[in-house]
Amino acid sequence: MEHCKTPLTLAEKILAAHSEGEADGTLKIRIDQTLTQDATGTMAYLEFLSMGIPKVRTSLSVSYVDHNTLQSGFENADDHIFLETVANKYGIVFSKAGNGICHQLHLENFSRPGITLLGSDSHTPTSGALAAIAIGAGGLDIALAMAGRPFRLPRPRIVQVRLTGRLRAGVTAKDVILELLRRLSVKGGVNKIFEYTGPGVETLSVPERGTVCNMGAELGATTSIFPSDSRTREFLRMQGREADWKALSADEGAKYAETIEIDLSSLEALAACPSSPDNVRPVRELEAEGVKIDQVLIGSCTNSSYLDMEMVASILKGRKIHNSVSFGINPGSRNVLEMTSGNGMLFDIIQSGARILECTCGPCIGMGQSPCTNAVSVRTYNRNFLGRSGTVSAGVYLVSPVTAAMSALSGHFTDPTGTSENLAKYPKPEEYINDKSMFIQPDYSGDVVMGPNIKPLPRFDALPDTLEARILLKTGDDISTDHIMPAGAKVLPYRSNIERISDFCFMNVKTSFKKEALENAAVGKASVILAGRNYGQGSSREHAAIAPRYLGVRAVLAKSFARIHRQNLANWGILPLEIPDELYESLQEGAALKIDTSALEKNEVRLLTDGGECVIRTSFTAEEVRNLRAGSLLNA
Ligand code: MIC
Ligand code: SF4
Repeated sequence: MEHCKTPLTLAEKILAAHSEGEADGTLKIRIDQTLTQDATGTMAYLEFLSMGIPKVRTSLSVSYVDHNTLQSGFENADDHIFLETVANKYGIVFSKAGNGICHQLHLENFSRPGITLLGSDSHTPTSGALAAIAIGAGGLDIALAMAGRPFRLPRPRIVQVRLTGRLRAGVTAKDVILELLRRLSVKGGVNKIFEYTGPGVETLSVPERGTVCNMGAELGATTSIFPSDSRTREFLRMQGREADWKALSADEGAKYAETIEIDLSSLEALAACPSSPDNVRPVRELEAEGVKIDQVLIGSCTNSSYLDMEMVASILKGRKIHNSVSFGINPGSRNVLEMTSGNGMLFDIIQSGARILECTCGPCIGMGQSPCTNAVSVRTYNRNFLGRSGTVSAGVYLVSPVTAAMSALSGHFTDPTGTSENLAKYPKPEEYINDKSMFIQPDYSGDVVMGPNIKPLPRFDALPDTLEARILLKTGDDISTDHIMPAGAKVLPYRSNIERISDFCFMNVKTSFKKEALENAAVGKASVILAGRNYGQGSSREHAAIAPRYLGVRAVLAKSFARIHRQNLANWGILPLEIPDELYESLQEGAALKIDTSALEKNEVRLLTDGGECVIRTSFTAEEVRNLRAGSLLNA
């Protein structure tokens, strides 16, 4: 009987509709769509090819080129050809370089209410703005989803974020998610889904919801989701896909594990200060301190929609960027750029003194525009981890497009809260431009073309019962994958070449990491990393697991792990072992230890150190144990 049904949250509804079972607290969900990007895609497709599947088994898979677009040698261009030829042969839509950033494009073109999307990029949850369950994962998990296998996910806790009120002038969706980061920290969302509800939801458009969902990744969240309502319908109509719309929201009386209240009208403009997205302060305070700015960058998958460009152009119109500021802008898609060129917005932006960059990730991942030594760089992006900009000494601040544009004009932090500035000076388009010509539809033909920098996947040995090991590195909390395996213009060309990219492992943390790892390996010792909480936060890049594994790392002992990275470690045969605080305190860099894995099947690992012996309880699923034993998921 209808009235006896338990009321469900929106996330529960979509997960239930895609459920293929549950075991040991792990959900198995059917995946409708996948996305990859070029920096993680080459590995994902090498892994997919090794499975011998004739064509993808999802209803849609899209391969985007948006990260490695600075072609200062043949490597990145060769990767693009590899991706294009794989896509054509195996039934994947290919998005050419210049078409735009994967998350912005997926929102514009493919995501829709009620679907599941898995992407080899941690900001895949952007599509939660259209009431989809969109999750980031490592390339191997995407390859398995393309092969038709369900995705395994630790059962998430569903958190309600209840929005009331309306944002004040000059305060934006970016400030909403910065407020959540301020309250909850970069660890606050691990294994949680953030579901937005309440009367404040309808005050936010889909691109604004996209900004919020995008940076939910910085909370460590599994994903974030908004209901599908009249604003959703309006966005899909503007994109020429109203037929994709359906109403979708939580049932009345649905129960949440937790509720967070945000009164939108109480928020002010915020900035995440160096070097963590949760180091949040009011822009007001930075203005009072008179912090001067060297660089301002607007764009990235967080803030590069037409709406973002409109706010920025409205502020810049008829004015000039401050002389001491280098100002760059990378719109999220070619269609957004084209629209800005049609109605004078681009003209106003150029006239203000902007440097117009490609519609790609660009400086967000250190692909150009690295700031000067000790720079203050103000960006509308989502991550400001040490060295990510390409300049280790630079301090990167994450702000809204409104704060960024106003500060670019003044040359110092400028608080836009309550501004009387008109942020919508251009006529509203009836519809968005929706040119799909840079998406190439596959015709299932041709051969895969592999350039000389694309190397075969490394082979890894099985896990012995006993590992003689040495702690190669002891780190603190919140080590990101940018610390483990940096990106940037010098490193990214080697994403398809594990041997070469392993040279850069931990390069900004411990320069002798590779040398010492190889020394350990030469005397038959495995290397171990000892870490604090939230190890591996940030990106989904598998290279942060594969490269250390290649160098002989067999275990990470950490107080806790970020979700995606923990899975990548387990997939690639590195033991992610959660240890108590006292053990962390007692162990030091350089110490020898023995790891006894003979009882792994019983979820027990014994550690023998100078200080004695201890047993670590693990929570691996039967499948993870099998993969770890075999040396990697691919071996298994
Ligand atoms: C990022 O924002 O850190 C990236 C670059 O998009 C990564 C993926 C990668 O490292 O290729 C992510 O978010 O997963
Ligand atoms: Fe690209 Fe930056 Fe978005 Fe990552 S966070 S997908 S690098 S724009």
